[in-house]
Formats: sequence, structure tokens, C-alpha cells
Amino acid sequence: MAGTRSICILSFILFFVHIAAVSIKHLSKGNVHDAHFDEQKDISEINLAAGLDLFQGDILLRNSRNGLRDPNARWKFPIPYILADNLELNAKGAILYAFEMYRLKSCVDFKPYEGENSYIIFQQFDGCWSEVGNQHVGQNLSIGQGCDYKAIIEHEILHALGFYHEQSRTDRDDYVKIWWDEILPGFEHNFDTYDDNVITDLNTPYDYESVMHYAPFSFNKNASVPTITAKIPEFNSIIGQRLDFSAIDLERLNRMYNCTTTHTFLDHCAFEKANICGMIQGTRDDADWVHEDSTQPGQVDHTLVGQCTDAGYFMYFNTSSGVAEEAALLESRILYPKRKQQCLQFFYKMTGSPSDRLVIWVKRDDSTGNVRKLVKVETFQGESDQNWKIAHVTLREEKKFRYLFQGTKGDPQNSNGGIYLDDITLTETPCPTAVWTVQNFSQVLQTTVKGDKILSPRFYNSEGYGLGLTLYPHGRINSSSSGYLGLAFHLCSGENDAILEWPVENRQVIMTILDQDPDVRKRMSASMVFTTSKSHTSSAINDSVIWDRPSIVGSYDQDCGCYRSISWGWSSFISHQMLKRRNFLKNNDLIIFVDFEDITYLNQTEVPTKDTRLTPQGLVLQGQGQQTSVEGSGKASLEKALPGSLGQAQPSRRRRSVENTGPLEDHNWPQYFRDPCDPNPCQNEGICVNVKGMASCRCVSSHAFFYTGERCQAMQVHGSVLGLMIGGTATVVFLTFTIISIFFQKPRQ
Ligand SMILES: *[C@@H]1O[C@H](CO)[C@@H](O)[C@H](O)[C@H]1NC(C)=O
Ligand SMILES: *[C@@H]1O[C@H](CO)[C@@H](O)[C@H](O)[C@H]1NC(C)=O
Ligand SMILES: *[C@@H]1O[C@H](CO)[C@@H](O)[C@H](O)[C@H]1NC(C)=O
Ligand SMILES: *[C@@H]1O[C@H](CO)[C@@H](O)[C@H](O)[C@H]1NC(C)=O
Ligand SMILES: *[C@@H]1O[C@H](CO)[C@@H](O)[C@H](O)[C@H]1NC(C)=O
Ligand SMILES: *[C@@H]1O[C@H](CO)[C@@H](O)[C@H](O)[C@H]1NC(C)=O
Ligand SMILES: *[C@@H]1O[C@H](CO)[C@@H](O)[C@H](O)[C@H]1NC(C)=O
Ligand SMILES: *[C@@H]1O[C@H](CO)[C@@H](O)[C@H](O)[C@H]1NC(C)=O
Ligand SMILES: [Ca+2]
Ligand SMILES: [Ca+2]
Repeated sequence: MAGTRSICILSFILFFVHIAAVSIKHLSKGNVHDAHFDEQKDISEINLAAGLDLFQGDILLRNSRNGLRDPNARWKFPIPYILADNLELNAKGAILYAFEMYRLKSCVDFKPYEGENSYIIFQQFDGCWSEVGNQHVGQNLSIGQGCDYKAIIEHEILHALGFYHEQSRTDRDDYVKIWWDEILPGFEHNFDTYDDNVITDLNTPYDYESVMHYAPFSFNKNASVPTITAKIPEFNSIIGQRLDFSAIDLERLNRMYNCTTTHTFLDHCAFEKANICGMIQGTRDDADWVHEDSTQPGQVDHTLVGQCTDAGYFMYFNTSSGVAEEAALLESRILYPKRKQQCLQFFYKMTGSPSDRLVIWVKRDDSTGNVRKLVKVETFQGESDQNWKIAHVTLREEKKFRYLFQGTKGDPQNSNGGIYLDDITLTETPCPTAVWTVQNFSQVLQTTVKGDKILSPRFYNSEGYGLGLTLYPHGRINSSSSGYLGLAFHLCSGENDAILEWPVENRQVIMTILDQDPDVRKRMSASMVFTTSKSHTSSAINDSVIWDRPSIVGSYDQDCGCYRSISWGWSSFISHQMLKRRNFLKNNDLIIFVDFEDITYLNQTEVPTKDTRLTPQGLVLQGQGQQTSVEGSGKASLEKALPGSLGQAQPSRRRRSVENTGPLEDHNWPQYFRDPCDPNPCQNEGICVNVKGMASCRCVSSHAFFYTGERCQAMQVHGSVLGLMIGGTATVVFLTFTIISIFFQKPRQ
């Protein structure tokens, strides 16, 4: 039975059914007005163009004894890192975003450098490359131009973690054919294999889907002839995927590092098992949720979309009998958060009366250790259509809690359905800023041609900027490739424009096409990131910055009653072949997330030491209750942190940190005479708070864009500023939990 089910789930991967309705807001032809479209190139191509001839394409070789098998090449977590200031702003944001993928899917973690011997310094050199394994020095990892994509960064970090390319496995000739005559002369070494006393496959099968696999056209002489092909031809369109980690990539990573948990994943339930993931029925309510399968006609679950017998369960609350306001409560087990913000994602369907309600609650510790204080979070109203919908609810729990689903009957006389619930995911990551669902997408593909575009409704980000997306189901009119979906971002005029800052620069845009796999850890969503900049200008608007106020530089769109600016995006966001694989079009819905967040604070990630002669010593570390000091005259610089000088710098830093751990008295100034916050002793524009005469530094909440657990990510410490660590005060997290990634694969032109 278990066996049948897993086969069934596998065969489902190629499925999608047609139940959704078209919700196209706007369908117009042509009208290409000087939009900017990027192309994602793959690692080998970028490195070739940069004139690099590295060992195996993107591996910087230190000495060959460091292999996958070598336990000395393993890292201890969290891995200390430095984001060098020669990185582009977008690359910094993309690296932090890739870190979040590791934290969601594995036990790998990262932290700002604090004087350790082993660390990774992310820098912009030519090309994308890394060393393999922990070198026990400050090792460089290059995120050069064109490498600032999540999956490319994940790939390079996997090298640093100790992994080689998939096609360099000892047994690769059983799975792929290398066309030696088609390889650029002198680049044949890129296709070498390793002996199995150097590398180990960790007892996993050859993985065509690995993010560590080369694409077919890597290092080829002739742009239209591949150098590497799969022995099972259907994998030719899959090898070299740059969406995200494959399931086997993660299995290997987790085996190598003995991972048993991840950092930001909390809970997941597809309701496929009778124990309903440890959820419990409320006992003081009027009814129960029913664990149902997809056998009744019209009753189709979300996990398997009714494709499998003896599977496809969901929770159902029938609202067509009884009396109004009767309710049923479904309650999660107790969860223990590590961060301060969570995103609860679930799929629901409400087929009963429009006044039926689905209410999300949380139960908190009532300070006696019992989780029973109820707090209402959000209400979803019945819409009496037949579609599964995705929902996101932001939770801000810092201590143990439960989350609850309450179904309430609105009007049983006018209901002949109920409330369905399936595929719940709870992660400690931010919910996406905006979600756009394009229903009936396979029909959209059939009824549109190259150049057609669909505009999203207007969304707002947390700062109040209006934004929208342009979807090209078959790519742009003059895109060189076909069989790809294009996706681009634009600003929309909105109600806050008069008081907002224009042009809006240094905002990172993350566009994600969601792989609707029920398990967030297995999702291989397609995503692209870029950062708005004043250098993005267009001749169509007199060389103005395209991120200026849309009512000035945009054009009017009647459908949204707003001005839309020029788009920026990718003409080849994801191939149609890829879209039809996995769960991108589950229920025939294409689900797109977009985030638009300020990353200005990443402009300077190598923080120099401030002159703190006039400031008190003994800064209280918020959240850790620990005290330390800032070194007065130290001038930290990248050079100091680099390996050459690291050896000498290290002991003195250590000594200082030991000396200064106790409370410090400032003998020159009476405590009560001075304001410890003037001048502000806090790094990174941290906010100084006078706590009983002592300075206490806190992260500005909007600066804590990417959360690092106990510290503000913005706090990048090295050189002689060991110690000024700002405790867990970061409150706002803005990252989407989806797997975002990129797919772009075609012959080199
Ligand atoms: C999907 O779109 C097609 C063509 O636009 C339409 O004929 C069909 O009725 C739609 N299906 C649903 C379920 O809305
Ligand atoms: C990293 O790059 C810098 C700058 O090129 C170089 O000086 C340094 O030696 C490199 N570090 C290592 C460990 O190779
Ligand atoms: C590249 O390959 C194609 C198809 O085999 C062939 O027609 C073409 O002549 C080749 N080009 C070069 C420059 O060899
Ligand atoms: C994983 O566990 C094995 C067996 O207990 C141990 O030998 C190995 O060192 C561990 N690896 C890591 C990275 O902790
Ligand atoms: C809901 O309840 C009504 C009345 O008891 C019943 O007729 C109907 O079959 C139920 N629907 C489902 C889907 O169980
Ligand atoms: C794309 O098409 C537009 C108009 O159709 C044209 O102005 C533009 O130059 C074309 N761009 C490219 C790269 O061919
Ligand atoms: C573009 O700039 C020129 C010269 O500065 C000016 O005459 C023209 O009106 C401008 N056009 C627009 C649309 O702003
Ligand atoms: C980023 O920092 C550099 C100095 O490191 C500064 O010149 C530049 O103006 C800063 N950019 C922004 C947008 O703050
Ligand atoms: Ca299910
Ligand atoms: Ca009940």
C-alpha cells in the first residue's frame, strides 16, 4: 500500500487538471516600449566569457587532497561569512536569499564573521567560482557579474561545502555521454571524473536533476551542438537545471552533514495520514472537521488533485446542515519557534455559503506554561467558487504556540458545500509581499501567442509602493528563444506616491513562480532577483530613471486606473517544458510571488570601526544581557580580515574580547553626567537606547531584512570590532519562503 502510494505520487508529477477559471485582467498585444530584459547565463558560460579556465569550470583548486571524503574539509555550522563591499548590491541580497534557502532546507547555517579561522568571503571577481570544502582559511567565493542568481549561488556554496559536479562522479559514464569532439579545445578537463577514494556519492543515485550538473551546451565549440547528453533522453531538458536544489542534492547535503532538522521549517501537513500530523479536534465547539479522501465526486484534494486512489486526503467542514454560527476547530500541536515571525501558508476551498468563514487563530502561552491564550489572526470569507486558493498568514510568535483553523457555518440553508483545507506549511520566514494567481493557465498558453502579455493587478509593498507584474506566456515578441515564459516587474502609481521617495532605488525584487509541491523543502520554484538602481534608465522616457514616479514616467492603464512604469525582467524566465513538470501548474493555476524590499542597508556590509573615544565602554547587548566593548582606535578594513594578516590579527582580538567581558567602568566621566548614546556608538546605524546609563544597541527593524537568528544580519563584524554584536532584536523579516530560482537554458548564441 505504501509502495503504491509513492508510485502514485511520482506519476502525479506530470499531471494537472483544468478546473480554474480565467482571471486575465488585461490581454494586450505588442506595445513593447523599451523594457529591459535580462538573460540568465549559466556558470560555464559566464566563466568562459570572463576568460577563466578554472579546474572543472568553477572550482578554484588549492590542493587535490581535499575531497568530498575528507572529514577535514567539513564545516562547522554556522559558517562565518563576509560580504565584501566589491559585490553588487543585488549580489549581496541574492547571497542572503540563498542562505535562507539553506536554512529552510538543510541544517547549514551562516553567521557574520567574528574572527574565526575558517570563513567564506564572498567577493566579486570575474566569474562564479568556489573552492571545494573548508580550507581552514578565509576562502574566496566569487559571485561575479551575472552570477547573482539564487541557484548559481547555491551551486557555488555547495562546492564550498564539499561537493563536486554531478557529472564528475565515478560512475557518470553509465548515465551521460560526453561528446569529447565537441568540447572547446583545452577545456576537456572540465569533464574529468573522480576516483571513488576521493569522492563519495553518499549512496545516492546519479541525479540528472542536480543543481550541480552541467547543462548540455557547457564548453561547446558549436553553439548548437551539446557536449553532454543524458542516456535517458527525457533528461536532456533537465540536466543543468538552475531552479533550486534537487531532492537528491538535499539528501546528500543532509547525509554529509548529519542534518536532522532545518532552521526555519516548522510544520507541514498534507493530511495524507490518519494521524493528521498530530492536529487535534476542538472539543468545546459544535462539530469536527472530517478527514476525507478524494473518492466522492467533486471532492478533490490539493496534494494529489484526486489523481491517486487510496490517497488525496484533506480536512472538510460541511456547512450545509445544522444552524448558522456552528463552528469546528482544528488545532495544531505545540510548536517551538526560533525566530519571531512565521508564515502560515495553506490551500483552502470554500464551496458553501458566501457567509461561511475560515478563521485563523493562535494560542499562546498564558504565562503559566499552558498554551491556551487565544488570539485571532485573520478571517477568510466564503467565495462560493470551486477553486483551491493559496493563503498566507503572518504570525509573530516568539514562544511556544499552536495555530488553529476555525470553520464557521454562515448560512446552512443556502449552502451545499463546505470548507476544504489541505497542504499546510509553516515556516519561520516572511510571507511573500504579493501573490498573483493566473488561473486556467494551460488555456492561457493555448490562446496566446508570442508577444501577448497579461498584466497583474496592482499590489502594494510594506512601504506603500504600488507594483505589478507583466507575464508573457510565450515570451516577448522579439525574444530570441521560444518555448519560454517571460516575466517582468514594474511600478504602479498608487495612493501613497505623493509622500514616497522617487526614484525608488536599492529595492530588491524577487519574482517567484511557485512549484506547488506540498512539501516546501522539496519545492524547486523558479525565481529571479534584481535590485532597482538609478542606472536603470530608458531612452523611451528621455533617459530618465525608470523607477521614477509612474505618473511621470509610466503610461496609463485603464484596467487598474493607474500608471504603469517600464518593465524589468526576464524574457526566458522558465521553459514551458519545465512548467509542465513538477507542480508548477497544479490545478492549472500559475502562482507567482513578488517581493519588493529595501536593501539599502546592505550597501556597506564591511563595517568600519567608528571612532568611539568619547563614547562609553560597556555596551549592553540587547537580548543577550552580555557586555562587551568597542575598540577605540581600531580601523577595521577588508585587508586586515584577509587571510594574509589574519594570523597576526587573531590573537589580539581574542585577548581583547576576553579582557572586556566584564562590566566596565568609565573612570573619566561620572555615569549620571553623560548620555551614553551621544555620539551614537552603534554600528550600522543601529539605534542606541540608554538603558540605566549604559548604551544598548538595537537593530533598526527595517534593517533586519534577512534574519540571522540571534543577530542582525546587517551587522558585519571583522577587523578589530569583535564583539559589538546586537542581540536578537530583529523583528521584521521580509523573505519569502519559497524556493525561488531560475531556469534558463538554451544553446549559447
Ligand atoms: C479556460 O479557458 C478556456 C479558454 O479561454 C475556456 O474555454 C474554459 O472554459 C476555461 N476553463 C475554465 C474552467 O474556466
Ligand atoms: C582571496 O582573494 C584575495 C584578493 O585577490 C587574495 O589576496 C587572497 O589571497 C585570496 N584568499 C585566498 C585564501 O585565496
Ligand atoms: C554547428 O553545427 C551545425 C549542426 O551540426 C552545423 O550545421 C554547423 O555547420 C556547425 N557550425 C560550425 C561553425 O561548425
Ligand atoms: C556524521 O556522523 C558520522 C557518524 O556518527 C561521523 O563519523 C561524522 O563525523 C559526522 N559528520 C559530521 C559532519 O558531523
Ligand atoms: C453535507 O451534509 C449534508 C447534510 O447532512 C449531506 O447531505 C451532504 O452529503 C454532506 N456533504 C458532504 C460532502 O459530505
Ligand atoms: C523588439 O521589437 C521592437 C518593436 O517591435 C523594436 O523596437 C526593438 O528594437 C526590438 N528589439 C530587439 C532587440 O530586436
Ligand atoms: C526630453 O528632453 C528634451 C530636452 O531636454 C525636452 O525638450 C523634451 O521635452 C523631453 N521630453 C520628455 C517627454 O520629457
Ligand atoms: C553606498 O556606499 C558608498 C560608499 O561605500 C557611497 O558612496 C554610496 O553613496 C552609497 N550608496 C547609497 C545608495 O547609499
Ligand atoms: Ca492532502
Ligand atoms: Ca470539535
